[in-house]
Amino acid sequence: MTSMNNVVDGWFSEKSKLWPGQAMSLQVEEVLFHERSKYQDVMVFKSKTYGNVLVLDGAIQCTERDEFSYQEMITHLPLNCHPNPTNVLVIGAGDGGVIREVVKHPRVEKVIQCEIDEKVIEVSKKYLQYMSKGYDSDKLEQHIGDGFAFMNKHKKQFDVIITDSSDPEGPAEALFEEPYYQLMKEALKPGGIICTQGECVWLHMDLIKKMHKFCRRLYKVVDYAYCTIPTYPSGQIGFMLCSTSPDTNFREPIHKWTNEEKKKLELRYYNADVHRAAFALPEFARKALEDVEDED
Ligand code: SPD
Repeated sequence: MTSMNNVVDGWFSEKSKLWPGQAMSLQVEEVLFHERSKYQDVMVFKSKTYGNVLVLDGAIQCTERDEFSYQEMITHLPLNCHPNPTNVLVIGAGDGGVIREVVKHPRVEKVIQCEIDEKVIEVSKKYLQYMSKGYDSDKLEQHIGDGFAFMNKHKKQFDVIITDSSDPEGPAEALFEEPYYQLMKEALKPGGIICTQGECVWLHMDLIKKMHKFCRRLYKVVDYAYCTIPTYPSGQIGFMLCSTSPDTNFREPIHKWTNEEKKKLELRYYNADVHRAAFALPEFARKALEDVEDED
């Protein structure tokens, strides 16, 4: 596929069989980059009202205007529920936004990023400069390669693992399946926590239920949260959170920041109230996950 086919009459439309019959459209000012990498179709365009936009295989990954909601939540929900998250592994996150958030966390001493597609990193450094500013941090060690292979070689090493992936189609498909969650569990230190891109309750409830079920078999505590974000399908996206410790309560952050600290950390979406509220699911989604629990 080529994302250029999705630009018609000056508008990019995000069409996919993962969200049939609907499409988010953004007005394009200029296509800044378009190339097929070894793994996927990579496009960056300057939009009329959402800043620069990164698109992989036709799906919007981030826009400069609203990216902070997803990047802050997928990072600080898990980091603030681990008593001392000093060593963090991030799988994916080529645009750098999650790295920016992880390195700013005062408890984090070291973060390893494992991203398969070097082209996404290169393009993000050029066209998404605020997002990718964490790439300059001394806390960061980068590996270009496959997350499965990396975790196979690194057992019991991480306090928190964050998987910032694209959708379950193409290169990221296996990241939504049980063997990957087993591998993450083995890469965690005792008491470790994971947080993964968990798609959308309006569109992918069957997938979320399936994941919730196998996560509950593997981990001691499993929970699901979400954030709002205008440019993702249906305007929101969720996170699967799992802990190997029975004492974890994802719904109440252990680390909380004052307004002054939040300002210093440049947080624009995340705060302790939003953290708690993120787990309050609409009734249809809450019930669907409760039914999965009853099946066990
Ligand atoms: N439907 C798109 C989901 C993309 C999630 N990952 C985005 C990467 C942002 N760092």
